[in-house]
Amino acid sequence: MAVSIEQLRVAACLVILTLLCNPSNGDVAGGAAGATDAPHRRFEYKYSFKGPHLSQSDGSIPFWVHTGNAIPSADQIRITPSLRSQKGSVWTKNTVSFENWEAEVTFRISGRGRMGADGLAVWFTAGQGLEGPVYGAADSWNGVGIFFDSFDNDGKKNNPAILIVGNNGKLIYDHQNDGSTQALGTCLRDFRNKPYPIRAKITYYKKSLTVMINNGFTPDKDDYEFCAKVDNMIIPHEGYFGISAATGGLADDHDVLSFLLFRLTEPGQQLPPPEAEIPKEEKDKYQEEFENFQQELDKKKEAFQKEHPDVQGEPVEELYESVNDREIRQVFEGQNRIHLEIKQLNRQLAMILDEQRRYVSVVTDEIARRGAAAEPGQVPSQHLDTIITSQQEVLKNLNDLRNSFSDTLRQVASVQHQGNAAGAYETVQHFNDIKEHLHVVKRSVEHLAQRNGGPSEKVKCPELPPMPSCLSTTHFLIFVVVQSVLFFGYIMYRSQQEAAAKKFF
Ligand SMILES: [Ca+2]
Ligand SMILES: [Ca+2]
Repeated sequence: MAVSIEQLRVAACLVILTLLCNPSNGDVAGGAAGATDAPHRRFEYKYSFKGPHLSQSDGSIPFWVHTGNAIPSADQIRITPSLRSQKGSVWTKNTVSFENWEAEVTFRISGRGRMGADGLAVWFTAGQGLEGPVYGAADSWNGVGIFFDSFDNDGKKNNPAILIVGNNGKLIYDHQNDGSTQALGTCLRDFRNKPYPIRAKITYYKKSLTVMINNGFTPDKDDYEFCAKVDNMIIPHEGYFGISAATGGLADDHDVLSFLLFRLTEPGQQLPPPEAEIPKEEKDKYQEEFENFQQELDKKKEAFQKEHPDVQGEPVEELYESVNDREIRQVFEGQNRIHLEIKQLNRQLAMILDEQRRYVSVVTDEIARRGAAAEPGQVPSQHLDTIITSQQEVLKNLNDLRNSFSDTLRQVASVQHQGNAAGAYETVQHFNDIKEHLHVVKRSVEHLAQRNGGPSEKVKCPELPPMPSCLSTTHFLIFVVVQSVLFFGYIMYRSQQEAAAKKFF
């Protein structure tokens, strides 16, 4: 019976792999071209962990050891909390000696800063790197590390990045340059503060190491995209899997939700039957242990609820909830601020418009007056040119302003549309962007207001010297056209803005 279920599972995995291996998704299995070439894939529970019963009542993780500041809980392992200078790691208790394998790691790296530090690493090394300076694990490792480097140490603006770094036990990791000269493969991906967990699929098949990433923007677990591939990658025949993380002056929560290991077998090769690998006594022992653990857990849960009827969840979760509450409050405050700023902008634009009207009427009067008193042949060309240039600039600035406004409103719209689905961090980020955008708009409006507040002094139309002059028809026409365009543009913008305001507030 067990064998037939196993066969069904292998068949299901094959179907999934066939789907994954289509050419548009990249070459998952290093040269596999079709379903017949896809490797067999078998889940290895002894080198894996996942919720909802990830840790035991004493805080240990079955088949894994954890060190440093790592905090296992029922549904995740917090490798480091978001405090300064933390280090933590988890490692398999036993070595793995599969020729081909695939690891799926699901994690979240989240923090309130725009930047975070230092990052998270997934390891396959000959020894357990229980503690050290490389993302919380030992340096000079023998094997391979896949680094999710959040912090841009060398200031080249190329982080967050994902790197594959191999080491034969002699290399010292170049932290100050983000390992840029040591990486065998790399890709730039922002893996911090995503609405869904990040998934990394690391495949070692036929001596090629491939890293595929699901970037956490979608609930679709199979939505992987290619990150990097290293051919002819030599790693130890036998080693430990590990995940480590560290924080520095900046800090993120580094939470791993699951680590799933699959043994890959090339088509045509015999899979060792699971019974041969797990002796019956051991299997029974684990089964018994599991049942005992389950019963004990239920008892403790009941006892805890009786003792603390008003306490829900663990203190860590309470902290989480308060952070979420704060974020929601920030979103609402942000929205109110945007509303106020838009109102203020509206007032300032109305002022500019009044100013313009006054300006135009003064100029028109002046021209009419001078047209009547002018002698033919002379043109107040300098002043008129100044006026026309300044009008054109005003028009251009107003157009820019209108565009900025449309952008802002579009952003507000998109935030409101995705607000609920996308999660709080993403929303806060959007609002920050909008806030910055509005500041730019505000500055340019102030600039405009300043320009128009004292423009009469600068251009000094009414105080023109009483020299005899006349206005050519061409100049007058240009002036009239410019003014018309200006008014038309403003009225269009204003009606658009009002329509948009009605739509969103
Ligand atoms: Ca770094
Ligand atoms: Ca960098």
